[in-house]
Amino acid sequence: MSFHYPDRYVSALTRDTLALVLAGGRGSRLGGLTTQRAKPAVPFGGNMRIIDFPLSNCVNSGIRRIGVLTQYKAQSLIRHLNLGWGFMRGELGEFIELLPAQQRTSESWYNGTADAVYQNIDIIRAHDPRFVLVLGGDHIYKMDYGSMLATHVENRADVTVGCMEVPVAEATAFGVIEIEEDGQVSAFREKPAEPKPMPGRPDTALVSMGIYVFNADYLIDRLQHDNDIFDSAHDFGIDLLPRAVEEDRVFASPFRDPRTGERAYWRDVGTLDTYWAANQELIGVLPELDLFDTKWPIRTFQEQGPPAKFVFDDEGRRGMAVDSMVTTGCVISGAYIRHSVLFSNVRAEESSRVEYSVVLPRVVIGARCQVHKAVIETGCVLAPGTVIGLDPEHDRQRFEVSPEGVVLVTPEMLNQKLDYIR
Ligand code: ADQ
Ligand code: ADP
Repeated sequence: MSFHYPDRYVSALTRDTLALVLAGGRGSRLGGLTTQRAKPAVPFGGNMRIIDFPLSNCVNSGIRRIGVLTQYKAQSLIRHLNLGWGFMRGELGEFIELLPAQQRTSESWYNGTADAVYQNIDIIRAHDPRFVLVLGGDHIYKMDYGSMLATHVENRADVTVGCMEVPVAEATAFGVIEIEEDGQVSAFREKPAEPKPMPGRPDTALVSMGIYVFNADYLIDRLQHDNDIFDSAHDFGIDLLPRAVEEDRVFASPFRDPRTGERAYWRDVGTLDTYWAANQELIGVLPELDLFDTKWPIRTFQEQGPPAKFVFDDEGRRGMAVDSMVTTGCVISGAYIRHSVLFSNVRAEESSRVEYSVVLPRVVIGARCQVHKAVIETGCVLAPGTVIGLDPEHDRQRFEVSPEGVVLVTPEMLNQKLDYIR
């Protein structure tokens, strides 16, 4: 079935949508990067945070009523939203609203993703949307949710699940979907040990991106119903979707690049390795994720500061960065930076060398340091002569080393106490 909806109709759908961004999970696989902040607040790509992607997607799609559900270590996230996302026009009915776990329905905090939404049913009702778009707060992608809403309406679905094709071996980390020819979902299994491949494609599985369009009335009924089930994990993937698939109309909406029709860019940056790799990928001349695309801007807040500066040190050594992204306020003095992403206000002192690394804001890299294939957390001060990423055994004693050899360094590991990491 293929309908073509005039744009006007799609915008009516997006305007009648309330987006709820789930931003309360801990993201424990990111280790030291999430000991002080929730995963959606983790900095990404030089001047952004992960949550800027789903939020920008909403705004760019014409969805301007957004709730952000927070729980775990939300301070950094709240600060970021306050500083960077305050531009919605309340008088036009637009908002970004924080919905923290606050024991509004019982004495429990958010007890799983479905419960987080359940506890805000009265708020959903008050906004009276036709659709609720439930989004994870922790993926990097650019997506027009309007086309997913149009698919949802075309299919007369109760629920539509955004989905992607991934190699079967990776599918154990996701909700795995089986579909009929018309796109209706016939099975949904959350993180199965043996994911079922797509028909005729033994190497590929169809997985949920953890984003869902619901008819609002249906969602409210379903959540109330699921809440009555005592042993439920109150999770969309574990409980609600598998049951909805059995009883109601659940459809899949494959996420493809609108220009090419091919598999679109989508990254779960949930581990140190994937986080490092997704940042490194951006450095290429024509990265798959185009942040220069003015038609789909990713909005953010970043601290103000002077332009990045590259200077000779006292002894005439050149300060330089090649094949790198360097953000506002950085000073590279007689240091050599290669294939790295430097967030704002990083200082690199004379004779230090930083390669294949991701350096978060306000890091100081002292003289003669060597940093290779590392992620350096906000605020770290590397003493002169520090060597990171050249000797894994040595690194393991002080730092976190990922399976693929990315070294994470945080202030705590350097015995530097910060009040709190913004
Ligand atoms: P997971 O990636 O395991 O699977 P989950 O840990 O449930 O996702 O978190 C989903 C989102 O909800 C995250 O953005 C997280 O921050 C947030 N979240 C988690 N617990 C929360 C809570 N108590 N309150 C508020 N927010 C919370 C899900 C789906 C899979 C799908 C993958 C895609 O269950 O089916 O394949 O996402 O990555
Ligand atoms: P546009 O067509 O809008 O200029 P592109 O996608 O061509 O955008 O490029 C985006 C950015 O990527 C450019 O502004 C430039 O900084 C960088 N870039 C593109 N091509 C090259 C190249 N061949 N060498 C170096 N940088 C490049």
